[in-house]
Amino acid sequence: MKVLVLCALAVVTAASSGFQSDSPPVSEVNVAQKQHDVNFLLFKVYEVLRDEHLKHLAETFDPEASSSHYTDDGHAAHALMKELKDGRLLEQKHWFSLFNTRQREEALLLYEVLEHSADWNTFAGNAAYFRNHMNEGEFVYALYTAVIHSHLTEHVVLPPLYEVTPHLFTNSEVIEQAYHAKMTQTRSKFRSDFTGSKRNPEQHVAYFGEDIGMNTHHVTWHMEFPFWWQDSVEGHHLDRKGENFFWVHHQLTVRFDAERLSNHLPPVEELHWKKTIKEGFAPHASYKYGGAFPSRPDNTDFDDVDGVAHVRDMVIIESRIRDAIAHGFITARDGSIIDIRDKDGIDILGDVIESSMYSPNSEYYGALHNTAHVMLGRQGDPHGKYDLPPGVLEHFETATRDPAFFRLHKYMDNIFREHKDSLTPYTKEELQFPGVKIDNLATSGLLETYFEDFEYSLLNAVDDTVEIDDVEISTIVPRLNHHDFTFNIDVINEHEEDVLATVRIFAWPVKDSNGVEFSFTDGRWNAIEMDKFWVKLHPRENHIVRRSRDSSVTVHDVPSFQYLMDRTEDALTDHTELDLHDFESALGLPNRFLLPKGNSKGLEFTLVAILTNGEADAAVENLHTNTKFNHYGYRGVYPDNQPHGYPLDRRVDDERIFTRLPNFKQVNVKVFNRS
Ligand SMILES: [Cu+2]
Repeated sequence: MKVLVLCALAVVTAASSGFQSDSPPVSEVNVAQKQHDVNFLLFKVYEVLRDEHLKHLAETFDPEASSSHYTDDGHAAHALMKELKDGRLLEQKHWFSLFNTRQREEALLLYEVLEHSADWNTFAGNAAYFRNHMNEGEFVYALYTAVIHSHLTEHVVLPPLYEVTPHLFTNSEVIEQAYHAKMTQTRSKFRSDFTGSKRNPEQHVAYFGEDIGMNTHHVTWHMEFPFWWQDSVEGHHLDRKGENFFWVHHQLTVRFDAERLSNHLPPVEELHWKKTIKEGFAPHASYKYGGAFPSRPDNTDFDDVDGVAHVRDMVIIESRIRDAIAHGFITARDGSIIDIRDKDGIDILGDVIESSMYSPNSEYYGALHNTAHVMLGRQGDPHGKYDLPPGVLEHFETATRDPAFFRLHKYMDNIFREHKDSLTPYTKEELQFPGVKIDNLATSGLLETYFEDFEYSLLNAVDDTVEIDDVEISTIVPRLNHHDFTFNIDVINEHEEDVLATVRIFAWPVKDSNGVEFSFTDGRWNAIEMDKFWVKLHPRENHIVRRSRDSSVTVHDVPSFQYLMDRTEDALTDHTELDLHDFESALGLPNRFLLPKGNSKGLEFTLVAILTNGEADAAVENLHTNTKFNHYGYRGVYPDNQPHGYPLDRRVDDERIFTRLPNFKQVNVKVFNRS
């Protein structure tokens, strides 16, 4: 056995004593040390490790040395080592796509090795070792998902992906300038423009699809709720994953339409397998290794994609799903019937449409979303004639850059609506909250959006060697932000005692792009979720003042890689606690994205608030004291019993059901934009 394995084992012996395979030992290594290791594992990921300890680990650690340091008896480590020894693993300096089955399997083997590491030294040893032996893209994916899901990495903050793999977020033109700056050792800052020219109307909303924070939100969601997740392997269930899949994409879909409205564009048209894809896309982006992302010309008709699917298959899968919605049930693999015409139906339907491993019958219902991403991504070279790498739609990091992403998701969103519209509308009895009345709903502070400059580092985009010093290379991108404001809600509680209430706030555009007012039921389907929180209402008058920056549907922007590294080293040097708690989850939209872009005259929105019984809604205790819960569920904690979008998730046949409710209030507000 090699020297360092011995000392690594010595360090963890105390923690491992009494080790049971079903209750992994709590690691003694502190968060700052783990954060340090994760930082350096991801720093300059295409180059040699820059941390002496990790470098040494990478050279000396033996993944198969001791199966007792794994919760799966080293099963995954043996499997991955066999692939490595047999020379079957994807080479380094090659593109990686999660939608490539073989590449995904390799990445997931490493994920399993890390996930089943019972202590930090085993985790870090494997990460360092396989960083040197596996494809970098596979490594990054496996490490990100393992840090998100492993119990060993609680409180560790992942650096922003746009600074770890900048090629997937930055235009080729800027990347080329960055290489030049590095070659000439010149400190540089470059301005990034959005893809395309002003001649392309879609370019006017590129600030949304190309926003690096929104991309981070999207890719993080897919890592928190991966379609490949298997309960039998992972040991636990991801609560409401299918419903979450619907909701996160529904929100992106309605939000994108609101952005278009502000830019005088019609709503996104849904994709149709038999209709021409009018809008092409030229990504102006390149892989670090593997060439440019392929383009798609205007006016393409869907073609079969070799090795993926026939267009006809997609039509068949779609009609089977629509059929299930019309029948109100899904047929499982064994022929049994699963009712979907209830509160949980959306969860099963989400699993079916994505599809994830939770789908009760992927043989019959296929994988509409995942296959459609690849089908659409390959339309530039459907038969592989030109041997092009995967398209932007085949990566969650880059998918939203192509406006066709939103057409694809509008198509699926409409299928989900078909299901939601098949459910019985909520009754007055279900919606009311006796004794609680909203007197007034208003916002204070101007609702105003604006663009600001944001700078991020391109240091990890360029090649270098240990001998040459780094020079600062960064890019500046415009990004949407808004001024802080508050929601002010005056509530009367007619009870003699305190009452726990859930406050839900939504907004939808008053008019569509033709200037026609939305009906209540169409408006509520287009509702953007603004906030959800719990309050304790005291008897009589209550004035709720909720700050926009506290919105539970949003998160802080991920801090820069440099900030994370500096804070980590400070904590290690001063032996102080590393406090990065604000950034632990990057699941929500960035808070600066809370408001859709306004316009100079003020874009009108219907703002609604509804208070419902907090005791009945809460899935966990003391929610009114917990202002920072994560909306999409984080590490298994999902605070709300009600469906996403409740109570606007079902069709409303008569809007008076809502407008006459004392616990509901609706006002019009205007969102301005300062340009
Ligand atoms: Cu997605």
